[in-house]
Amino acid sequence: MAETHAHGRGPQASPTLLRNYVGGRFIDGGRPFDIVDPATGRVHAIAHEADKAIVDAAVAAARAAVEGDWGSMTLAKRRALLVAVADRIEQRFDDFLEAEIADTGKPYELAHHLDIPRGAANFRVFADAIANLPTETFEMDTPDGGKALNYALRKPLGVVGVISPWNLPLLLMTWKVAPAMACGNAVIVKPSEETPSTTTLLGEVMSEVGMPDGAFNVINGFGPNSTGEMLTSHPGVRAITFTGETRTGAAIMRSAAPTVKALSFELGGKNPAIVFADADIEAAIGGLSRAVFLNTGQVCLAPERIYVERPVFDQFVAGIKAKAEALKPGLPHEEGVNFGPLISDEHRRKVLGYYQSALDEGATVVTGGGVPKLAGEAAGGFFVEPTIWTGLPHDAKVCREEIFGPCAAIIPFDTEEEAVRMANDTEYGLASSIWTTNLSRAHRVGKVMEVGISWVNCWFLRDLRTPFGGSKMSGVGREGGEHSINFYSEPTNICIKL
Ligand code: NAD
Ligand code: 6OD
Repeated sequence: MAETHAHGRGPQASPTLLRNYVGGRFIDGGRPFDIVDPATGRVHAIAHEADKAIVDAAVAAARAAVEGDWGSMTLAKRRALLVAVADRIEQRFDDFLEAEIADTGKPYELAHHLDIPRGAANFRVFADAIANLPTETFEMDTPDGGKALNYALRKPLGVVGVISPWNLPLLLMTWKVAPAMACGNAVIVKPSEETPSTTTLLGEVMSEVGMPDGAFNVINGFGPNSTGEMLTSHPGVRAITFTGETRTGAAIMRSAAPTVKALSFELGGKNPAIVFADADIEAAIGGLSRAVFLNTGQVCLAPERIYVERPVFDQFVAGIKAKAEALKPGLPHEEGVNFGPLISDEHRRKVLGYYQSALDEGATVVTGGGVPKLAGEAAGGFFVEPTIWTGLPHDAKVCREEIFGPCAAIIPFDTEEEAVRMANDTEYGLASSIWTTNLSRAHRVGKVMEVGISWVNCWFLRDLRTPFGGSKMSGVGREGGEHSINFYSEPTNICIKL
């Protein structure tokens, strides 16, 4: 067994041990479980499943932080600590980068440009957001002819549980931790059981910057009947903020109901893209091939249904086929590699099941559809081919269910109404991407899409102050800028008879 330490990339044969971080310390205990590098299939770390005693200890430590040093800290000091966290993530950039790559297998360039910088940025943005909060003040007439002054004070909720997924582990976890802490809450993070490494590193960073004990805690483990469910049902936790699958959100809702917790959910999607014949088609091909294949399609916002106006259909399909075939799968650090594995063998089986289902429903496989033949260590990785289908009916299984893989069905349309109707014909409502040079159409179609974000001539462009979330079964509530502040704090109205 390797030496126990919080984190650090040891020699290849010796997996890193990831311990739970409770009350400002890495603690022993919990059943060990393997963390697998998806690019090679090898175990690279061992985490420890937090049991009830550890979850209880985390809640008690978080509560003590809210009632102690963290809760009584000045706003200026709290903001300075959040900025120090961002600075420290940047100073330890390579540690975070290598940990994220080991957990996810994603290409070096992607983690370098997206995941780690956004992890740091989330802390800076919410340190700023909390600085200038408006207050609501109303002077009122009283029945006795006098006056009273009302003003609302924003307070933290208390202990907030953060449950995060594996696709963009640091980015999506800090997207919730940063505003929750900015508002003065203590947080307990349950990262995905596939990708706990960067959350563990964040625990180290919290200690390094002098964060009060218990303000940030990490408990590892699984969902149902494990650490996740213990957290979502715990009476000492006031709110759960969750990113993950829609059916997991429903399970969390059930488990949080008896203690009436505040909930914020960012859930699954089956996102449409629409390409009109008046679009810049080369830009649409470039933008949407990135959207379909980035992070091997494991982005909640990725379009898996692309509706293309018939006159440009063949040109678009040929263009996206060429882009798919130019992708280079392989190990994250290999020169030129820009296409990583799926997160696990289980997820690969699920995605390949959808590849088969597309065939069963009569798809034309424009490109891909299988598993690439890779040599060396990557042969043990969980790779699939980037895949494009045509010839499917709009109600085919792969056009209705979220796959979360590097694939899309391309379907022709003849009128704007038909495209909008097909795009909105889903139980999900996360994002859409519309491609057109007609300004009126951009506004018209953008407005009627039943989604939380409607991109026009772009995709995954995010100002972190804007509302983010899903409609229909893609989410509950919005986060981002003041929307995050509204979720992670609650106003108390003070009414003073003058
Ligand atoms: P998941 O729902 O399987 O797991 C997410 C987290 O929930 C993990 O930490 C898991 O351990 C935990 N969990 C599972 N069951 C639980 C339970 N009963 N109680 C408490 N915790 C539980 O999701 P995933 O497979 O990690 O991520 C992929 C999914 O996430 C996709 O559906 C994707 O669309 C969605 N997602 C959505 C967004 C968004 O912003 N809307 C962003 C990223 C991913
Ligand atoms: O950009 C973000 O803040 C965000 N929540 C992105 C979600 C990506 C989904 O996989």
